[in-house]
Amino acid sequence: MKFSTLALAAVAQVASAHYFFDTNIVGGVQQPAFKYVRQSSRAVKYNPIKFSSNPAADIRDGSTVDGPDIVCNQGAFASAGKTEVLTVNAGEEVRLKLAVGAKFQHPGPGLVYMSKAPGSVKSYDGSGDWFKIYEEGVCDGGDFTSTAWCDYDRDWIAAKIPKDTPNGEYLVRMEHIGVHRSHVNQPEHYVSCLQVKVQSGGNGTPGPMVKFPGAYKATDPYANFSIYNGRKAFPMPGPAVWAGGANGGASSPQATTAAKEVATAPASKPTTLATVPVAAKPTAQAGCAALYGQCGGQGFSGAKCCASGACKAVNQWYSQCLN
Ligand SMILES: [Cu+2]
Repeated sequence: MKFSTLALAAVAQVASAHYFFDTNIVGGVQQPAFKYVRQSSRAVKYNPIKFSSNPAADIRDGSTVDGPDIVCNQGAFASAGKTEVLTVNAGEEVRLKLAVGAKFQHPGPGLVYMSKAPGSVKSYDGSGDWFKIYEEGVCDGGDFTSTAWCDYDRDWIAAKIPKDTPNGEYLVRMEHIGVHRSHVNQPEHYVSCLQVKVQSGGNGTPGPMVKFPGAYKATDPYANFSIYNGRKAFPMPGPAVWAGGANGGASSPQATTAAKEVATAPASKPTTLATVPVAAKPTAQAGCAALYGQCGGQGFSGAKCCASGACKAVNQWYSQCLN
C-alpha cells in the first residue's frame, strides 16, 4: 500500500492525540520498552478503552471499561510471564513514559493504582483489590479544555510508592483519561501496568479498595463531565488516594476530591473564564462534534461536522475535530 503525504501526516497526528505507555524510568534512565511494563496485544496499541454503553462503532479494538481490558489493557496478562519485575523501595518514585514520542494531548486526569499479587506478580491477573496512590487533575488557570490539566502535553505519569506499603510484589497501574468527550459519556482510558517488587516497606493497610472492572461506571460524574462552557470542579474517578497508615477506609472519596479541586482551581476567577474561548461555543449546536470529538471515519454514523475546530482524518476509522 502506498502512503500519501496526507496519510503520513495522519499517522503523526495519531502519535500525538492517542498514546500508550511502553517504558518506565528509573533514576532518570529510560528502561527498554516493555521490559517491566506489560505489553498489550491490541491491534492498534494507542487506542483507548471506552464504556460499552457507547455505540459499537465507537469502541476501539473491542476494549471496554466494563471488561477485563480496563485492568492493564487488552491482552496484557499474556505478556506478564515475560515481563520482568522492577525492585523498588517504598517511598521511591515509579514513572511511566509514553511510547513513540507521544504526549498527553487530551485534557484529563492522571491516576496511579496498586494491587498486591497473592504470589509472583508474573502470574497475577489483577483481579484482586486495587488502591489508588496518586491522582492529578486540574493544575492551573490555563485553558480548561487543554493546558489547565496537570499532565497535558507531558509524556509521563509518576507516583511515589507510599512508605507504608507492605513488602511484596504488585502491579502498578498507570492511567490517563481523556475527558474531552465525557459530556457524551465517552471518556477515553489509556492504561498500562508495571510489575514491581516493593522492599523496605511498612505495615500500612492500603485502601479504600476497588476492583477493575467495577471501579468506574458509565453513570459516574467524571464520565458525564463537560470541559466545555466554563470551568468547574472535576469529580475525580475512582476511590480516594490512600493516605498511608491504617486509614484504608476513608469515606466519601468523591466529595473529598471535589473539595480539593475547588480549593486548587481558580474556579471563580473571571479572567479565567474570559481566556477560554472554546467554552463559549455551544458544543451541541447543530449536532456537530465538539473539539476532539469524532466527526467521521469508516463505520461512523454521527454528524460529520465540528462545532469547534476542523474535521481531520486521523486514520480510516477515525476523523477528529482538531484546531
Ligand atoms: Cu482520543
